[in-house]
Amino acid sequence: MNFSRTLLTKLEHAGSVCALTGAGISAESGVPTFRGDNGLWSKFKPEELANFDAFIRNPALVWEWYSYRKKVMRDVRPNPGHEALVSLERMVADFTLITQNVDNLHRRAGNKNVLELHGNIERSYCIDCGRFVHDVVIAEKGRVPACEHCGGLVRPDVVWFGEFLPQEIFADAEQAARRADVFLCIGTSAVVYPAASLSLIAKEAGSYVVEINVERTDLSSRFDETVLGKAGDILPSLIREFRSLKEPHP
Ligand code: BJW
Ligand code: ZN
Repeated sequence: MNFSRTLLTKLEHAGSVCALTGAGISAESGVPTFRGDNGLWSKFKPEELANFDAFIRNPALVWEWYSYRKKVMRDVRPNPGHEALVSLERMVADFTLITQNVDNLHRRAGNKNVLELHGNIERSYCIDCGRFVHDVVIAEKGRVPACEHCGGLVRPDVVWFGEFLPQEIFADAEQAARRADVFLCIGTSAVVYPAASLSLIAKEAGSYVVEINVERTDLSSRFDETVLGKAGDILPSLIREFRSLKEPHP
C-alpha cells in the first residue's frame, strides 16, 4: 500500500495520536452500517427507532431492533482493522480511541483508552430510577424489559437523536482531538454531529487529519488526506509501514 511520505513522517514523530471510528470499521466483522444501500436504515427509519419519542411510542418495536442488533454484535469478532488499532495504541505514547460504535468491538479487541460517544449496546438502564440493568436478556418479540426495582421501562444505554452525548466523555474526546499530532477518521460517513466535529476540531488545532473510508465523505475536502479502501486492509498495512520505520531492519 502506498501511504504518503507526509503521513508516515507525521506518524513517526507523533507523540499523540487519535482515532475516531464509525460503523465502517465493524462492517468487515459483519455488523451492518447505518447508511448506504446495505445500511440498517435502508430497512428501518431512524426516526422510528433511534429517538426517545419513538421508544415511548413503541418500546416493543425499538427493543425488537436492539435485540436483533445485540445478537449480531454478540456473535461477531473484532477484525484486522480493530486489531491494528490495538497495535497502534501500544506503539504511541498518547493514544485515544474515540468511537461512535456501540458494539464494544474495540474493547474486545484489546484497546484500553476507549471513549464511547454513543454508548454501549451491552448496557441498559431504567428510564425511571436510572439504575443500570445488566445482562438484559435479548427480549423476545413483543416483550419489553422492565426494571426489577421500580418496574420502569428499561432502555439500551445508547445515545439517540436529540439526546446529549455523555458530557465528560465528549470533553475528553475534544481534548484528545486538540492535542493529537495525527488524527485518523475511520469508517464514518461524518454526517452525525457532534461526533463529526471532532475531526474538524483536530484539524483546526493543527493535527494532520487522515480519513480512511471506502468512499469519500462530506468532510473529505476538509482533511489532509483520504485513503480509499477497507479499514481492515488499510490499517494493518499502515501499522506494518509504521513499525518498519520505528524498528528499521539492519
Ligand atoms: C467503510 C467500510 C470499510 C463502510 N472500511 N469504511 C442539523 C445539522 C447538524 C446537526 C443536526 C441537525 N439536526 C439535528 C442535528 C443533531 C443530530 C445530527 O447530527 N443529525 C444529523 C444526522 C443531521 N445529532 C444529535 O442529535 C446528537 N445529539 C446532539 O446533537 O445533542 C445536542 C442536542 C440536544 C437536544 C436537542 C438537539 C441537539 C446525537 C446523535 C446520536 C447518534 N446516534 C446513533 C445511534 C446510536 C445507537 C445505535 O447504534 O443504535 O449513532 S445514529 C447512528 O449514526 C449511530 C452512529 O454512531 C452514527 C454515525 O454513523 P456512522 O458510524 O458514520 O455510520 P454510517 O453508516 O453513516 O457510515 C459508515 C461509513 O463507513 C460510510 O462512510 C462507509 O463508506 C464506510 N465504510 N465499509 C472503511 N470496510
Ligand atoms: Zn427502575
